[in-house]
Amino acid sequence: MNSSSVTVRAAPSLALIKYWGKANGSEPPNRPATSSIAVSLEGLYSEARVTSAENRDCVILDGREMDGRRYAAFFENIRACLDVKHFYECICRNNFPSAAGLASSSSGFAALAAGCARLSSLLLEKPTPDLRTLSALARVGSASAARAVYPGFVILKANAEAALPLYAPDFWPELRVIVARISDEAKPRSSRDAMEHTRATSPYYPAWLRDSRALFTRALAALERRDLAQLGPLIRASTYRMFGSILAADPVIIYWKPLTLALLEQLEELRGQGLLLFETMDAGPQVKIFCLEREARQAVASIQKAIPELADRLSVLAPGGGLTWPEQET
Ligand code: 2P0
Repeated sequence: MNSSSVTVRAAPSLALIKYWGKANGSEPPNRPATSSIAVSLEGLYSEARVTSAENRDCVILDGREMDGRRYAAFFENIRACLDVKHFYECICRNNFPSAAGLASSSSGFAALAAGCARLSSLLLEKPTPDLRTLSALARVGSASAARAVYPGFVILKANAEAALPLYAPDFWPELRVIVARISDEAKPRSSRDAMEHTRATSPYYPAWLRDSRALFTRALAALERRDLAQLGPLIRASTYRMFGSILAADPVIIYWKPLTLALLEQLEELRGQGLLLFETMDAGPQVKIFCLEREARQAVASIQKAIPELADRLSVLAPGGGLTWPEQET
């Protein structure tokens, strides 16, 4: 590998039990207020190609330079932890829409943290930091990114510095996620802003925090048993209770589109026919549906028939993900 450039990919981390809110409000160091459980998804990825720079940090995502203020604390923390002085130039791309509610900040910051840390390690002729350290570095950029450095099933506990790997992807090889791309538009308000707005103005936020602790414990037990019939309702509860707290914020933030609701209605109908389909949503209009492999094809066909606008906007993904280093794989 050429030590002056590092390329790394990371897959998005989709939460079954949601992180929403920060332990210390809007202040650094960006630790979550709730414990989350997530799965990293095979097939979607963010890629970062990182080189060192002389004068300033720079992130170019899908050809556009990003606002440096969003990245300043992240890069400062990396330099302090690795004891380096140089800056980073990062050319990034996603093979899926950015900032549209497909967890691109989880995969993006995981790839950035791994790429920057590996580059600096190569320049210092030191080993690359371990995954726990990369997870802590990624968390400063985006708390969900702490989870995305690991493949498979991952937890990030409330107030934690780093995520913990729970099970490898082959722990539950039959699990699938149908991703419905309702819209490719960037969301109107970032998760970071929206969760702080929720904390500051929603009377339901304290209840969300309390309840999410119970959901986390119950979901861990259902996941251990690979019991989708038990786990699925907990995934839905975490989603709708998170949105309940957002809908009670003042002023309200609405991420859903008419097509989001059309799909939710259709899922209710398919559940009535006996299919095990359990939706989750993040800060955006997209819908992700947990199901088993044996029912995924039928579910996709039924959704395509009922909602033709979604016909070519559905993908079926499996657990996987984590960090990959494409230059080393060739
Ligand atoms: C999650 N989300 O657990 C939750 C569910 C969205 C809804 O993590 O402020 O981009 O950068 O730490 O990680 C999205 O929030 O927020 C997110 P920051 P992040 O996946």
